Amino acid sequence: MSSEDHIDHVDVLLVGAGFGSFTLLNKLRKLGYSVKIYEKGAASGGIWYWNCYPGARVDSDTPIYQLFDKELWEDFTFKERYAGGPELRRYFNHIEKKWHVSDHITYNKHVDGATFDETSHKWMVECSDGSYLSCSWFIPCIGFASRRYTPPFPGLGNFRGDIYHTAVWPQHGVNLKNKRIAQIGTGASGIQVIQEIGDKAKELTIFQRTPNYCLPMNQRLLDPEEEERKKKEGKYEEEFEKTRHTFSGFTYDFLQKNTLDDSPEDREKFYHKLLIEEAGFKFWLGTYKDMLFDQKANDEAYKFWRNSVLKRISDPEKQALLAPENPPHPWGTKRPSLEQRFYEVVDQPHIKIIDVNKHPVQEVTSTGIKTDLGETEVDVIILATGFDSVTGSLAQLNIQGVKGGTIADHWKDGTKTSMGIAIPEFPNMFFLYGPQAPTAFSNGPSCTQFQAEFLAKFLEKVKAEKITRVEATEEYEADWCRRMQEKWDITLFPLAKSWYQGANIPGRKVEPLNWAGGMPEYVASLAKSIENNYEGWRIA
Ligand code: N01
Repeated sequence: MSSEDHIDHVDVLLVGAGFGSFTLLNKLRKLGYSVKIYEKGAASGGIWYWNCYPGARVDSDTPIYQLFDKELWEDFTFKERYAGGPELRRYFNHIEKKWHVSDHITYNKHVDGATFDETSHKWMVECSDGSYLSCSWFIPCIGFASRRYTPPFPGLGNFRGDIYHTAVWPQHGVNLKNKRIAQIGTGASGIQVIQEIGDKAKELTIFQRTPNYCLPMNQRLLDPEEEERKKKEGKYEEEFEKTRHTFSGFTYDFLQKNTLDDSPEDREKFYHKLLIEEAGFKFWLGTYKDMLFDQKANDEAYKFWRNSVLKRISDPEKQALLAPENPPHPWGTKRPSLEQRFYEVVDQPHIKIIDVNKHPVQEVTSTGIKTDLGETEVDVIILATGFDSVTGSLAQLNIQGVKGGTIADHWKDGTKTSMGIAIPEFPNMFFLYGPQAPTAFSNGPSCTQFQAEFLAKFLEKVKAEKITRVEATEEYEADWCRRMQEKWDITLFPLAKSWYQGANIPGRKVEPLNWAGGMPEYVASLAKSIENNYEGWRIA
C-alpha cells in the first residue's frame, strides 16, 4: 500500500455472510452505522455454503433455526421440521432480498488480517486480493467451524482417485452412485453423508475412531397452513422467547429432577418419550438435570440409548462397534448427531466398518487405504474429519494486537477471551459464535441473536457517548476464564476426547472452549457490563 492509495472507510466491517453477520447488519444499520460484509465464498450461508455435502441438514428444529426477526419469518416458511442444506441456502437468499443486503456484501473477498491504529482508533483490514478497508469496529462472524481439519495420513497425496472433505464439498456436487467409497470420520457431517450415500454406493468402508451416539431425528414435512396459523397466533414469537430462558437456547430445558428420583419404570417411560416419541436433542438437552454431571445418571441414559440402537442392527460386529457395551465416553459428552435410518443403512452387507483404534490407517496408497487388515481399494475418499474447532477460525487470521502478536500468539498458553466476545489488546474488535461463549452448546441462531442484541446496545451507547476506543480488560478476561473452567469442571465433559475441548487436534492444549454455564447466565453477564457502565471494558 502506498501513501497515495485511497482507502475506503466504513463504520463496521463484518466478516462472513452467515447468521451472525446478518443478525448484526440489520441492527447496526438501523442505528445509523455504515456496515459492510466481506465474505470469502461466492454466496451467503456461512457454514451452509461451504459444507454442502450430500445429506447436509441442520439439527435444530423449526422455527428456532432462523433469524428471530418477524420481517423475515412472516413470509418464509420452512418445509421440513429440520431444514436441509439447499433449503437453508434458499433462506439466505430470502434474507438478502428482503433486507436488500446486496449493497452491503462483497463476495469472494477473503480477509487475511488487520492492524489497529492507535492514533485514529481504526482498524486497517487487509484482504488476499491486496485491497484494504478501514473500519472503526471490526467484527469477525466466522463461527466455530471455518478452519477444516485433515489428519496427516501418510500418502494422502498419492491417492489417484477423488478426495473430498465435507467442509469444502464441491458446489456442483459429486456423483457417488456405484462408487467404492472410503469415509473417515463419524461426527455430525460423517453420519449425514453415510446415511445419504450408503444406499447408492457400490461399497462403503467407514473408518471409525469413536462411535457417534446418534439420536433419531423424526424428520417430518411441515404443514404450511399450520405454520401460518402458528405465526398468526404468536407461537413463533413464543418459541423464540423460550430460547432466552433455556440452558442451550432451544425451546426445552433439563428437567428439574435427578435420574434416580424416578422409579426404573417411570424412567423407562420418560426416556422412551424423549428418545422415540419426541426425538431430536430432547434425550440430550431436555432430560434429567444430572445426566451431564453424574456418572451413575449418565450410565442409565447410555443403557437405554444402547438398547434402542441394538434393536436396529442385526450384525453383531456392527452392534459392538456402534453401541459398545463399555462406552468410550459418557453419554452426551461428545455431540450426538440426529439420524434418519442411519443404523439400518450401515447394517447392509456392502457397508463395512473398520475400527481405527485397533486397525489404524497405515498409509493411503494410490488405490486405497491400508491398515493391518490389508488394503481397501476405493474410487473415492471422503474426509469427514471436522475442524480446528472453535478457536481455529479466529486464530488463522493475521489480526495484530496493539502490543504486537496475533490472536494465535495471545492464545499460545491457552484460550483467553472476555465473555466470549472480545479480547484485551484487540480494541474495537468483537466476535460472534466463537470461543468461550455458548456457541457449540447452543442453538446457533439463539447464540448469535443474543450476542448481536448485546453488541447493538453496546454500540448504540458508545455512539451516543462519542466513544472511539473500547478494549476488554485483562481482569475481566481472567475472571471469565476462571468462570469457564469452574463451569466445565463440574460436568462430565472433560471425560470425552472431544473437539469441545480441542482434543481432536493432536498436540493442541485440551481446555474448555465453550461456555458450559448456560445461555441465561451468559446473556446476564453481557448485560451486566452495560448496566454497570462498561464494567470489564476500558474506554476512550
Ligand atoms: O466434525 P467432527 P463434523 N482418524 O469433529 C474423526 C457442526 N455441524 O464436521 O470422534 C480417524 O464432529 C473424528 O473421530 P473422533 C456440529 O456442531 C453440524 O462432523 O475425534 N478419525 C470424528 O468422528 C458438529 O458437531 C451439522 O474420535 C478421525 C470425525 O472425524 C460440528 O460441526 C452438520 C481422525 C470428525 O467429526 C463438527 O462436525 C455438520 C483421525 N486421525 C457439522 N481425526 C448439523 O447441524 C478426526 N477423526 C447437522
